Amino acid sequence: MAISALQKARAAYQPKLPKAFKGGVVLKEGKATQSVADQDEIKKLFPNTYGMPIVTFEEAASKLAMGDFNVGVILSGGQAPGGHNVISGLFDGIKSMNKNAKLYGFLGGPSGLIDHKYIELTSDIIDAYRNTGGFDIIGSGRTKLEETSQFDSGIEICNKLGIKALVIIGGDDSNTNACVLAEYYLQKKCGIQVIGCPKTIDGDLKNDQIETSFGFDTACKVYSEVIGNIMRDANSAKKYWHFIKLMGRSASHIALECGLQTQPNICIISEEVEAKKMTLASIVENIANTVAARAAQGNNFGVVLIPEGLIEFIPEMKVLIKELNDLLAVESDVKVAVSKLSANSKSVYESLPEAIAKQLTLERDPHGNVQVSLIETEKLLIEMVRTKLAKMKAEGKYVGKFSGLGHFFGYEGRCAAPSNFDADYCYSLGFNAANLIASGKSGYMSLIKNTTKPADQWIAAGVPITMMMNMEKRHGAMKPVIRKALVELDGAPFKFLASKRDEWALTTSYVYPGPIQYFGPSEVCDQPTKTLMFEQK
Ligand code: FBP
Repeated sequence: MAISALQKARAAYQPKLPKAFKGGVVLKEGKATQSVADQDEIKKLFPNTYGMPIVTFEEAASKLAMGDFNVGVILSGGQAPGGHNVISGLFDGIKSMNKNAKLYGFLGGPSGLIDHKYIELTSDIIDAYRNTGGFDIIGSGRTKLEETSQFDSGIEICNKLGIKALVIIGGDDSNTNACVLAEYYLQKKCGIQVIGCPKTIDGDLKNDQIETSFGFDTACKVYSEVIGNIMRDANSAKKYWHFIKLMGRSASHIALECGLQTQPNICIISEEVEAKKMTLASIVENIANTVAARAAQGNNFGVVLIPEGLIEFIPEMKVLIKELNDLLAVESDVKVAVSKLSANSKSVYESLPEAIAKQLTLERDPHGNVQVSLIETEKLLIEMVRTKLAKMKAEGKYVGKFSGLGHFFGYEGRCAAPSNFDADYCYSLGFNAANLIASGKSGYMSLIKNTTKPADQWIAAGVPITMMMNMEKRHGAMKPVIRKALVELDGAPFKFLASKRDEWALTTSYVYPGPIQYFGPSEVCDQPTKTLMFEQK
């Protein structure tokens, strides 16, 4: 297979590990833990995995030993840079403790476990994927592991392959399901451990325990590079307003991070829109006012960052989408469903450009949610801003030219070759998972902490997944879930953006981060995200 020169050079890169894994290691157990909320309910649902201590690995004289058994690994959900390094770290970790142990990869996500589709991950396969982007080594999928029949099917294949531990690499839902699976296997006393790993470019799987989910760093750097390039173009040609939608299903962490990295004229944060109950009209008015103010200075160009999930945070759109979700769940004819909307929602629906209204009724995802990545919010805003500016012009409030261009950056960043940060972080997460397995742990998430420091000061830990859970309403019923982290409006990253945005709106203060660098000075190659730096300061 032909590979690029960079791929060849990166294949030789040896990711860094926390100091604890450089020689011998010992597991230290902390105090019993509690879930972040709803302790009684969570304890009742997870009698075997509730209350376990946080564990950390520390340097010691000898390595841990791993029993004579095999391990299975599953990639779950959307791709995120560094997944291959979690698997190679897991592979190396296992082999360092028991060279006879095999690693099996279940194909196409959790469905591989249920349908018994797998491959053995040999060193030849692993070597071909070290430090590469993508999840193509075994593929991923969005099947939810939630039925006992699925869990039992997992036991069957694990017994057949001699697997005594599963590692599930996924987001908040996948890690919640990993814990449900761990609990079930403990109840059944079938001797299969389950360990989770925090993945998602969206950055919304973080809390007091998880500093960041892997992939966020690389994806934001890829988007910021391209945003910077567009900014240079805008500042050169001085004739376009670029409206850039950025991936991130719900939370606006990606838009915020890219905003901090590039200093655009406008960076919308969905969580703020919701908190301030901003209507679509008021968002459009704010943008139009900035366009007009810049035009008054002779600058008919600019850059607007738009979070992918915005549409669901605008109050009137949220109600409309919820009504459509409920109606389309029982009614396949879109026209009939639309005719049953409440009067308010119908008028919002009818006020939208036809193409956007149509996108709102497209097929739902497996969880019944509208697929926000398919809604062209950037085009919607360009259209509405154009109309608003025409009105302002007629009223003598705007003198200038407006030419809007739309972009969507999402899939471009999900499979990029991991940055040094993600390459090291992911390899460490995988290596750590192997050590949690060797320590007999189940229902834990593999965590690496102290990540704003150099890698040899990183702390390798395991945190009981139940500790991060609370009860939330899902599809009408209360369910135990890991709380999704939205952008905190009183958090340091947002506060910094808010303190700067009036200045960035009118001046042209763009920053051009350039492409991810893998070789060179540490301040160029190894910097974590600005979000992480602000949060851990
Ligand atoms: P995960 O939460 O599974 O990591 O996926 C996140 C994401 O990349 C979102 O940013 C995006 O909205 C969605 O996946 C797109 O889904 P799909 O890959 O099914 O198109």
